[in-house]
Amino acid sequence: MSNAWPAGEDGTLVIGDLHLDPKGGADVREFSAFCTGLEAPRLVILGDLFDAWFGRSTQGLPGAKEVTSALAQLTQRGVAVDVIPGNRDFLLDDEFSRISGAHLFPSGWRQEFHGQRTLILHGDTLCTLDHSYQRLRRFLHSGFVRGLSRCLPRWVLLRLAGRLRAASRRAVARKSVPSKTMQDQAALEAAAGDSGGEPAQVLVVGHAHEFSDRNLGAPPLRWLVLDGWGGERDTLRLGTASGPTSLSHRDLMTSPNL
Ligand SMILES: [Mn+2]
Repeated sequence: MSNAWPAGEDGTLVIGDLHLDPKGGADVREFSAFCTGLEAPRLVILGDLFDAWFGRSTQGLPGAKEVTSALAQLTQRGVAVDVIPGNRDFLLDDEFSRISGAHLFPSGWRQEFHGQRTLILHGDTLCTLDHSYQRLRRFLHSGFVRGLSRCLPRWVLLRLAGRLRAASRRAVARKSVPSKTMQDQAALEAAAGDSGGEPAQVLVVGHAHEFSDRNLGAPPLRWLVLDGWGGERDTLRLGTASGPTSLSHRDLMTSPNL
């Protein structure tokens, strides 16, 4: 991983956990409207933009087309779009990038705002006590699964997606809460990064769908977790005089100068 912290642009917005249905629907239409009205130099999407993504076969679905074209319109009018794949859309690939104009950051996104080194991750890698999930994650991220997603027909993939979702709902219901939550120690280690580099001072994630804003360790790491899309604090603005500021995307849609 590079040790460089590029300078961020004031007003960069962060959203995540939209869980949009690639088949389309009201949420997809709202996301398109959000993109149309968006005024920001850069939009960072921290993962789970889609509720499920299986590569090219998903790209052909109407909702997926609507989302990628909304992103393409953003990038064409000069709003940079950066996407960190989540646990539901980890197969987002070069084809998605080419169509949408978005850049993918599979191992996390980093920029410095007003002297604050800011790291953004999806958050699933911080659930380090959830051993069965981390095993499943290593398998799903393998070249074997990526290869399968390219050759299986869409109906098989959609059925698989349904099975995976049902299995994950059952697993969540069985597990005790602490074992599936993001761990403080994992957040501190992620912020510290690889040896030699300067550590992050601000860490932003999603995945838990529940806002929190805490300080960890010393010197303190500010650790922000965003609400899922539609929550009161589902959006973060970076590069303001007072530091990262949370708001709701709906408020931003009704008053773009908020
Ligand atoms: Mn997630």
